[in-house]
Amino acid sequence: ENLNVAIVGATGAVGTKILEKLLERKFPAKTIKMLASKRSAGTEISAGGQTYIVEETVPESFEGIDIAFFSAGGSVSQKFAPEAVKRGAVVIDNTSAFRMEEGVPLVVPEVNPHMLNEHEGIIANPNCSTIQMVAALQPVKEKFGISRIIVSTYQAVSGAGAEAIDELEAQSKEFQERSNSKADILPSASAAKHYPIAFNAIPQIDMFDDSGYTLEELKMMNETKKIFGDQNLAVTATCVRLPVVTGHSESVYIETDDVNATVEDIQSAMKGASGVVVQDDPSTQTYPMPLFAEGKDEVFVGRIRKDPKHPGGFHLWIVADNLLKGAALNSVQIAEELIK
Ligand code: A2P
Ligand code: 11C
Repeated sequence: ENLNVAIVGATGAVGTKILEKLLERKFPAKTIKMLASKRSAGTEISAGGQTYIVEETVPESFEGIDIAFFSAGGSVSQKFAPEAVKRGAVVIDNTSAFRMEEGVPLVVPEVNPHMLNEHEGIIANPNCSTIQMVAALQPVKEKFGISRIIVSTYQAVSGAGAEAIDELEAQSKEFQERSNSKADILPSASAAKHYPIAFNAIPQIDMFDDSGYTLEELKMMNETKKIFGDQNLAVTATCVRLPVVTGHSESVYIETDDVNATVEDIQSAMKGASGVVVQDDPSTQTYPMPLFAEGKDEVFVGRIRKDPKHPGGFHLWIVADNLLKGAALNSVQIAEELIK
C-alpha cells in the first residue's frame, strides 16, 4: 500500500477497466489519481465503494506519481508521458506512441517479462490484437518453433473507444427502425469516408500506409516480431472490424519449425500455459466466441487443425476480451511484474 498511481484516460473504455483491475487484483496503491481531458474534469467515478474525482491532465499532475497508466490516445501520451517520466514516474503506455522505439520494452508478461529489466521510464503495452495472439502462440513457439504467422482478425468496436460503441448501438437501433444510419467514427475517426458498422464488416482498422496495409495490420506484424525477439519471423495480417461490442477474434495460420508436431501436441502445450484456455471440441461444438470471452481475463483458443497440405501448418481460432487482456489487464500485469 505504498504506491501513488495515475490513470490518464480514466473516463475511457480502457481507463475505466484499468481502475477495475487495480482494485480487483488489490494492487498496492496508496492513491489512484484519475486523469482525463478538461472536458471531464470534476466527473465522479465510483468503484470499489469509493468515489474518484476526475482531474484535467497537466504536467504537474504527475508530481509524486510512481506509476502512470496512459490510455488516452497517442498524442496525449506523446505530450504527457515525458512529463511523467521527468517527475520520476514509470509510464505504462497503452497507445502506439512509443512501442517501436528502441529502449522501450514492449511487454506481454507471459511472453517477454525479461524486457522489463531495462527501460528508460516508458514501458509499452502492445496493441490488443497483438497481445492475445502472442500470448496464445508463446507456448507453441517455445516447444516447436514458429517460422510463419498469417492472421485475419474479427475485431470488436470497443477497440476504437467508447464513441465507436455508441455508434454501433445507435446504428443498430436505426437499422431496426429503418431510419437513416449516420457514420462518423468508423473505420477511423480521421478517415475521409465513414461506413456503417452495424450489420457490416469493414476491412479497415486505422488508416492505410503506402504499402496498402493498414496501421493496425502493421502493428500486428511489427509488434509481434519485437515481442518474440525474432526479426526473421514471417508475419502478415488482415484486420477487419465487426459489429461486436467486446472481444477480438482471430483466425491464425502458423507454420511450426518442428513439422512432426500434432494437434494434440499444440493443445497440450497451450493447456500448460498461464493465461491461456483451450476450448476445442468439435464433437460438442466447443470453441471460443467473443460473447463468452467478454469480462474474462484469459485468452481462449479452439478450432486447432492441421493444414491438409503444408507440413507443420496449423489453423487456430483465438479470442480474448480486447479491453482486458488486450489492454487494461495486460497493463496492470506489467505493473505487477515491475514491482515484484
Ligand atoms: P475525456 O473523457 O475527458 O474526453 P476512449 O478510448 O474510450 O475514446 O477514451 C479516451 C480517453 O482519453 C478518455 O478518458 C478521454 O477523456 C481521454 N482524453 C482525450 N483527450 C485527452 C487529453 N487531451 N488529455 C487527457 N485525456 C484525454
Ligand atoms: C482497435 N486495436 O481494435 C485497435 C485499438 O494501438 O492500442 C488499439 C490501438 C492501439 O481498434
